Amino acid sequence: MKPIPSVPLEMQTFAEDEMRRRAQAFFDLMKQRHSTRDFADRPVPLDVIMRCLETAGRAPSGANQQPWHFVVVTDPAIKHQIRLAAEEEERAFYAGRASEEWLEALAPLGTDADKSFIDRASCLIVIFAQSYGLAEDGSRVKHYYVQESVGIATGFLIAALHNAGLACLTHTPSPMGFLSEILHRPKNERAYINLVVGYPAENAQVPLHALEKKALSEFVTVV
Ligand code: IYR
Repeated sequence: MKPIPSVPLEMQTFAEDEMRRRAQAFFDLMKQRHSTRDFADRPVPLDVIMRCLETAGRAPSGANQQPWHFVVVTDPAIKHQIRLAAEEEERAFYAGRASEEWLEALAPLGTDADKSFIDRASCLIVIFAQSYGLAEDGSRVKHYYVQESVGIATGFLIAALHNAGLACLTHTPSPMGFLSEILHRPKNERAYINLVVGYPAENAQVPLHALEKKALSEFVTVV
């Protein structure tokens, strides 16, 4: 590698037993994470959301271009506007746009075109992927591995929210163009996921189907 300006990597490492303990503790935390549609009607502290977003912003990205933008929506009127637009797309989806095969795959989750959880949840974090960057002079800057980068940042965000005790739902109405319009996003950005965030309702439910996780041996090969 060519010499480049650099600083020492500052990260903690651990003795093996401590590694095992920490790996287990993080797994125990993350295995309690499930998407839910049952949110409490209770505002979440914005500074907590901001710290979780700061964590998302630490995700690795193609050429460190950080091709993401997050819009936090707490305004009930804008949430409602998003709900209505999402429900319009979802009605078309459930009434014929989705293939029979897709609807069959969704059946165990019990989803439908009702997106009232968007009104109830404290906030939406609408995640946008920047297909390309815009330089100061308005010219286009090519971005690399945009989907991968934004996916990783979204994963960091979901883990950070769960760690803080907040529930979320990765809502992906299709198409999502209405989110760019309602939130006035520039043309280099595409809505990626509408992350619905809040405290879980006291009686929040998770479909049994969601507990059926593959065993390690089914999804890992060691060579
Ligand atoms: N976007 C629709 C359908 C949907 C699709 C998948 I893949 C899911 O895992 C869940 C729902 C909706 O939000 O209802």
